[in-house]
Amino acid sequence: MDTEARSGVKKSRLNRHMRGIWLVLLPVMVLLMFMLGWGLGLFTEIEEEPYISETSNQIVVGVSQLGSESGWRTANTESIQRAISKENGFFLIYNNARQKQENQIKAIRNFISQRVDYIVLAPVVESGWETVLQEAKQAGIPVILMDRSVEVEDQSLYTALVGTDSVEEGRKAGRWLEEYLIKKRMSDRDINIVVLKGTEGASAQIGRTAGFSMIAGEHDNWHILEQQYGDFTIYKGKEVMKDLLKKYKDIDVVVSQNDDMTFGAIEAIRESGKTVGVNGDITIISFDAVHDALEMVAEGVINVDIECNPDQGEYVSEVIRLLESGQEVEKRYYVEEDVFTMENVTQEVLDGRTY
Ligand code: GYE
Repeated sequence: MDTEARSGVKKSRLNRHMRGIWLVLLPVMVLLMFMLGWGLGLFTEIEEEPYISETSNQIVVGVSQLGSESGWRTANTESIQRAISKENGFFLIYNNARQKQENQIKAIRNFISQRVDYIVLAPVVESGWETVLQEAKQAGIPVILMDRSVEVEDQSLYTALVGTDSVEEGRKAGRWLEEYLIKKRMSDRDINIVVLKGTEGASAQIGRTAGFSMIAGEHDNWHILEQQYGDFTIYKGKEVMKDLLKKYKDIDVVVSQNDDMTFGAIEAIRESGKTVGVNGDITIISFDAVHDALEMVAEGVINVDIECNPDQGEYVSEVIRLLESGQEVEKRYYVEEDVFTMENVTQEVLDGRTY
C-alpha cells in the first residue's frame, strides 16, 4: 500500500472510532442537559408564590408603606398591620420603602407579580405614579391609597383614598393663629413666621403649606420669613431651626408640619437661649398630636397641635370588605381630626392616646 492509501485506511478507522465515542457521549450529554434543565425548573411552569395558594380563602393585600420617619408613621403602620391581619381574614405582605419612591415602585411590581388581591399604597411623594399604577390597573388589582395622595390625571388609577385633608389642616393652623392674635390683642402687629415643611413633594407637606399660606395671605402683617424642608424628622427639624435662628433674630411663630420636627425645633430654640410656648418668646404650631406632643401642649410648651389621625387601617379594611361584596366605594375617606390647645388636652385625652 502506498502511503496515501495507508493514511486513508487510518483516517477511516479514526472516523469510526470517533463516531463510536460520539454515539456514547451524545446521549449522555443530552441526558445531563435535561437533568440540569429540570433541576433549574426550566421544564416546569413557574409556580405561584406558595403562600398565595396556601391562603386561597384569605384576602391577600400588599402594603407599601413609605418609611418610618416619625411617631405618627409608626402608629399608622401599626394601624394597618392590626387591620390587615390573619384574624380578620387577610394575608398581609408588608414593605417599608425607606422614603424612596423607587422602592415603592419595586414593591408594587412585586405585588403585581405575586398577584395579590389588593394593593395599599402610602405614597412618599405626590407625582410620578402613572406608569406603575397603570400596570396594577392592567393586572386588575385595585389600589387603595392610604394617608397621602397622588397627582394623576386619570383618577381611575386608584380605587379610593383613606387619609386626611392636609389643606384643611393647614387652614386650621392659620385660623388658630388668627384667633390667638385677636385674643392677645396683637392682630395689628407685625408677626414674623418661619415654616418647617415636611418632605419635599409629599402631599401632606404640599397641602399643609398651601392651607396655611391661604390664611397667611389674608394678613398683610404676617410675614413668612422663610420655609424650609425638615423631612418630618426630629434631626432635620432641629438642624433647620438652628439655621433659621441664626438668620433671623425676631421669629415670633414657628409652624412645624409635624410633631417630630417640632421636638427638634424646640431643642434648637432652647439651646439658643430663647423660650417657647404659651408664655415664651416663640409661639409653636405643630401637626399630628401624638401623645408626647399632647403632653407638651398640656404643659404649655407647644401652643397648638393640629390633629392628624394615623388610625387609618380599619377604614382601609372596610373599603376592601365593601369591594369584596361588590359594593361601590367613595373616592375619598377623611378621618376625623381635632385641634388641641391647653384648654382641651384633658387627662382623658392623654390616657386615650395610644401613639
Ligand atoms: O404628619 C408626619 C408623617 O403623611 C400625614 O407624615 C402624614 C405625615 C405626618 O411622617 O408625621
